[in-house]
Amino acid sequence: MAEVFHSACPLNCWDSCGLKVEVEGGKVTKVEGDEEHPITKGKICGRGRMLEQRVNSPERLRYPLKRVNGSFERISWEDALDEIAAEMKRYKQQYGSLSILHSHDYANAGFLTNLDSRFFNCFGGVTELIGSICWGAGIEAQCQDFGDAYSHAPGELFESRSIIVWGRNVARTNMHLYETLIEAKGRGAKLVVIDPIANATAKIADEYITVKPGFDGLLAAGILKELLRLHLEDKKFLSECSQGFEELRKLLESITLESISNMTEVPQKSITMLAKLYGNRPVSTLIGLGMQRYHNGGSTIRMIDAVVAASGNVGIAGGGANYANRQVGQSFHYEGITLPHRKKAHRTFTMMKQAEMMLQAKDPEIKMAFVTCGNPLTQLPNSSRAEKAFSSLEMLVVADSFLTDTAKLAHYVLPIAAAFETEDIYYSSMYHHYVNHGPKLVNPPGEAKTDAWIWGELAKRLGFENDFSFSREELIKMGVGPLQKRGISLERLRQEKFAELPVDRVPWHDHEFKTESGKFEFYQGEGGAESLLPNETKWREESIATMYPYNLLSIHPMRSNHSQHYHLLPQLPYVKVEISVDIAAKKDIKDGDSVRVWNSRGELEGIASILKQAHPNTINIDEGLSRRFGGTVNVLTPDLESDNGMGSTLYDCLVNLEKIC
Ligand SMILES: Nc1nc2c(c(=O)[nH]1)N[C@H]1C(S)=C(S)[C@@H](COP(=O)(O)OP(=O)(O)OC[C@H]3O[C@@H](n4cnc5c(=O)[nH]c(N)nc54)[C@H](O)[C@@H]3O)O[C@H]1N2
Ligand SMILES: Nc1nc2c(c(=O)[nH]1)N[C@H]1C(S)=C(S)[C@@H](COP(=O)(O)OP(=O)(O)OC[C@H]3O[C@@H](n4cnc5c(=O)[nH]c(N)nc54)[C@H](O)[C@@H]3O)O[C@H]1N2
Ligand code: SF4
Ligand SMILES: [Mo]
Repeated sequence: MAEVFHSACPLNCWDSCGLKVEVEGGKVTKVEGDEEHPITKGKICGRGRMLEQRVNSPERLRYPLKRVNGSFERISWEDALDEIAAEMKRYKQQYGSLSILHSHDYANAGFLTNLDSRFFNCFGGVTELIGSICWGAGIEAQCQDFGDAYSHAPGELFESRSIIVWGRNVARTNMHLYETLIEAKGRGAKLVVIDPIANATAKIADEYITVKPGFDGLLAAGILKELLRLHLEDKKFLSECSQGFEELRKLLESITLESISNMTEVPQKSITMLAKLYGNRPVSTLIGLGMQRYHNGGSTIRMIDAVVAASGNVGIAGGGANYANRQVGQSFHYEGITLPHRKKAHRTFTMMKQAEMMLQAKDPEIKMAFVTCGNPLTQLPNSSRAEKAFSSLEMLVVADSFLTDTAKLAHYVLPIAAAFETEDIYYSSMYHHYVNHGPKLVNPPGEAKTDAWIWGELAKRLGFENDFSFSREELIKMGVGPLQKRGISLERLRQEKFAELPVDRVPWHDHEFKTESGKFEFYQGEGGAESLLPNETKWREESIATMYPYNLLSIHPMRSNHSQHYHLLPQLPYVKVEISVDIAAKKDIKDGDSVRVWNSRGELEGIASILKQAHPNTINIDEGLSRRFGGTVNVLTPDLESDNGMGSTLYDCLVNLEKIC
């Protein structure tokens, strides 16, 4: 007989949903939303529902694999772990532990995925990744301005007079915010969407502003200029709670509103409208991650923060520069789990440049890489370099549930237990401030094991088994430790399914900031207005824009979490090249035509689809597609880092396009 249990979505997503999972005969048979979850309220997206297909997929890896003479053969866990441990020992002795790279992303929101760091730290320290391809520039920007990146609680939106969704694809990537926006609109809030693509959220907006990709920092400068001209700035906040505004004023004076309008391709009257709107508090700004994936990503977010601050919208109910909510992750005892003091050697590569750094590393060279919670071959920019780097290794170990493009290059592939096959607690530092509990409901297929089990087994072979002599339960309890005094314990989570974390619902309400000065620190515009430009633009270099006249975005797919769901979809996925109407007209392209997209980094073929409303000269190819379906858009994207925070420049990418006859 089928039974229904509570659980939590483990996917890397804004929403961190509460789930109800039906289990029958030891198998997951249905995944639905949990109506009792206070934020996600029983609604979930297709990616969540498809977790049922994902765990039961016939393509799941069931046994460890070893590459022998170019093809994979089944190997026992004993042998695989003995051989991997022996190689790790040998590399450590011969070249030092830094000859091993731990490559990872954040593909699973479970707290115990952090045990990977515990393992590598206790091993003595390996070459680690820092920075973030996902949100790095924006996080650093907010740390510079506020001292940290904190958001208002979702319900605070009902206090807002206006809501600005700036570069966030809410309807697709953050569905519960979409629901809240509709409700807030119903209660009288005005909704504005700023995005080069008129996405589904733009359709419900009162005003939609289209902007040249990469020019939002300059647009924010225009809004600030108008705010000052109209005397709508919050003088008290500027004089008492902030510093650096006079320097920023110089930047604003160095460029005219007319030039800003010309470069951003936003009409002056829209800029004035936005300034007036910001002056009519409270205004909530919901900042997305798209527009900080540019060379100028950090300065863009700092300029948006500046608009929010100068207009007096910081620390008030219904306001805020809401980008991420790191209060959530900071609630747990991370260091107790990762044991950073155990590291004896230390070297870092940035996530963005990991391929290049792997290829160039000396003293020691990278001999071996261990990939967990990531699919770098598909997800890293400039993927031909990534392929070169990962195929040049003496030894590559990939732990995953599926044979991804990265796993296909490995010497050993280790099969991993997936959602519902192990107990953990789940949260996201992106949006709401609830932690969810997910119990173990079914056994993993075949011989698949949890990452934690693998770390424990390798630790035994490498002589530090004591550091892994804890049960999952004990480890989760260690993580929840600091919350015990607030009445949040693993026992309570097991019973009550989720808990509200003790965080500020209106961050910075006391106007005491975590910056060095204790004040809000305005972007000072070092480098002048040029610091607000993306890298690949005619305003920096005419010739590149002549060769490659179109902006390529590669946004997150509707039906897949990055590379994780495409192979489970009922229709065969393919490379869909979405183009703005003007490109279609110029090149005489119709829906369904085959096209080729290229730049100096690579090329990709796909099928054209005309975007009804997108900024002129804009193309989008959704990210995450593996080779078997036509390949990743990342053959085209640059691997430069953003101006701060070691973030990405994935969308700072010009291309050319032609119809294939
Ligand atoms: N369906 C789905 N949902 C997801 C994910 C997924 O893979 N699939 N991934 C999750 C993860 S890890 C993340 S990081 C989040 C990301 O969530 P979002 O930030 O919402 O999504 P992105 O796809 O990164 O891009 C967001 C938006 O930025 C816009 N954009 C691009 N360039 C510019 C610009 O220069 N200016 C402005 N104003 N807008 C611009 C794009 O048109 C797009 O609408 O989504 C999470 N949710
Ligand atoms: N062009 C372009 N590229 C992008 C982006 C973009 O917008 N455009 N977005 C970037 C962003 S925001 C992100 S966050 C990254 C995401 O990049 P990744 O995190 O690398 O991508 P995913 O496809 O989500 O997951 C990678 C793999 O992790 C595995 N996995 C899941 N859970 C576990 C686990 O518990 N243990 C182990 N060992 N493996 C697990 C999955 O099976 C999957 O194969 O992509 C980035 N790449
Ligand atoms: S992917 Fe996101 S929206 Fe979908 S079920 Fe999971 S947490 Fe919820
Ligand atoms: Mo992300």
